[in-house]
Amino acid sequence: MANIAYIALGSNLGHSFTTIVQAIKDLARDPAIRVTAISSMYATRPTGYLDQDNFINAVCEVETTLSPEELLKRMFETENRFLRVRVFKNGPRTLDLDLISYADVVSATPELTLPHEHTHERDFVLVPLNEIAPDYVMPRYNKKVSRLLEELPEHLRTNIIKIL
Ligand code: PH2
Ligand code: MG
Ligand code: MG
Repeated sequence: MANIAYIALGSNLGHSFTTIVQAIKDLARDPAIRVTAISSMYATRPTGYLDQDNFINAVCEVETTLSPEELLKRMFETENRFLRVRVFKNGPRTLDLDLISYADVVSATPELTLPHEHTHERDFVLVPLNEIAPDYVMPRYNKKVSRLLEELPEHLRTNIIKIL
């Protein structure tokens, strides 16, 4: 059976824009993954560790027969294929793929938390996600994406710019 999942992509090292486009293509090449929607690309200010370059962020929707764990493993493969460089936790990286949510799965294991634990506090995830799935009810929060974005507190709103 196929399930819908949302994947957030981010990069702020190297040719970020190209990397993100190629990463989506790389996922789509897998016969078990169908990419069904892609958000715009956004230039975003770094959050968390601030002293680094701006990111390019986007979100894609996939339909997959893989389990959440299999999909995550598949995402790591894509990260590695792009020679993922991660200078330190939350620091600059060539490519970061985060599994935001998978069907209505709620889980918290050391390997995988679903939905992704930071979803409700990241405009660089919620803005692109709201573009492609505003009415999707995020598991655990039991709220539509559009509502999570509305409820994002002012101090977590950064200046995110749609670039394409
Ligand atoms: N990813 C992080 C930490 N901070 N900031 C932006 N703007 N975009 C990201 O993708 C991002 C971040 C950890 O993965
Ligand atoms: Mg991340
Ligand atoms: Mg990650």
